[in-house]
Amino acid sequence: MTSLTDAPRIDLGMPRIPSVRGRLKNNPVDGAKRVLLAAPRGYCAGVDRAVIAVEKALEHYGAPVYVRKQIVHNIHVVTELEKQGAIFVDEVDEVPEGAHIVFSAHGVSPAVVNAASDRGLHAIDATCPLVTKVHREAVRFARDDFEILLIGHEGHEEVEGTAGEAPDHVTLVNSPDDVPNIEVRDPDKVVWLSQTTLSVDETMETVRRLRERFPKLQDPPSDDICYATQNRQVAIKKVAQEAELVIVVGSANSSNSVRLVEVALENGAKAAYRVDYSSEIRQEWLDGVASVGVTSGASVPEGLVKEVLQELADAGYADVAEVKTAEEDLMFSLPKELRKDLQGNREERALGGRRSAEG
Ligand code: 2E7
Ligand code: F3S
Repeated sequence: MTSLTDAPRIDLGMPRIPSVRGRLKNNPVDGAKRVLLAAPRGYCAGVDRAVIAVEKALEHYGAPVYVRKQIVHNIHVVTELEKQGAIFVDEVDEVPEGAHIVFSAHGVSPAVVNAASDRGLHAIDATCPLVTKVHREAVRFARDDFEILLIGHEGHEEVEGTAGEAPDHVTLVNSPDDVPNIEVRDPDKVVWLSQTTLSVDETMETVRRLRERFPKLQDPPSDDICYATQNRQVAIKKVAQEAELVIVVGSANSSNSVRLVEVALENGAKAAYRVDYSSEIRQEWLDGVASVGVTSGASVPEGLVKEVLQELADAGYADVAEVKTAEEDLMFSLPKELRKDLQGNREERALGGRRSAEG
């Protein structure tokens, strides 16, 4: 295994977003100051696709384009898209009839799809294809009359969308502590599915306890916790073994970002904090700290991470080693409604040639 100190040094480049320079002091600490930068971090294929979908919709149809819920759970992304003419709404009944509406990357229930259609809206479905896969699993197991134990967080949009595929067959399991209270009709016909952005370790614990209660519990046909969630957790685990402090860039409502803070704390970091922007880093977090781990959630633009690295460099943490635990090259094609409308445009044909997990 490569030691973290042998990891390649990376060029920070110029931050895309101006940081508050000189705010943090370069106080002395025991040992050399350094940053361990987790990789993979930041945008996943589903976020990349969803954000490009809104941008392309704005270009092609013109502003405003409506988006149901936050396209991804990142305040900076949402603010930037608003500046370009996107209008974020909670429900389809807030959208003028006949307008274009983008469904967020977290997915929607069939009831939402129907409501949009009844209103005569032109819907562009930016649901991540890996969430659509879980929806299909829910439909299939419900058709076979299984009771689906959906591990996920109540109120999260992804969970509402997946549960909405088979409301009469789904029971939500929020955490391992929920397990003793779960009731099922037939313990011989139960399957578990999950939200895509959970802690892998906690989910495995929930499943272990569920199986203790329901020995015939079936597993999903393939991993529901997606590749990006898993890869970011593996990387931050390695960083947390050597970092005294971990900073996770991501918004408060970003499930996968919040999980990264928890995973860091459970795997050796003495402290871990989430920030939306570098200006939220507090001087006292750095007191006596030589090694700082940095990562970002799947909805976080890299410019925000660069801004954090720049402020840390000002505070003496200019030595940055990347800790890479996986390569990612997955890309999804744009939502089919957009591909159809953009047909003939040379650039879109290129995007349509991306490796795709959906039809
Ligand atoms: C869609 C899905 O937007 P996020 O912060 O969402 P979470 O689910 O982590 O709150 O991250 C990207 C993303 C992750 N999962 C988008 Cl289903
Ligand atoms: Fe999709 Fe996973 Fe990203 S479900 S949106 S690839 S975090």
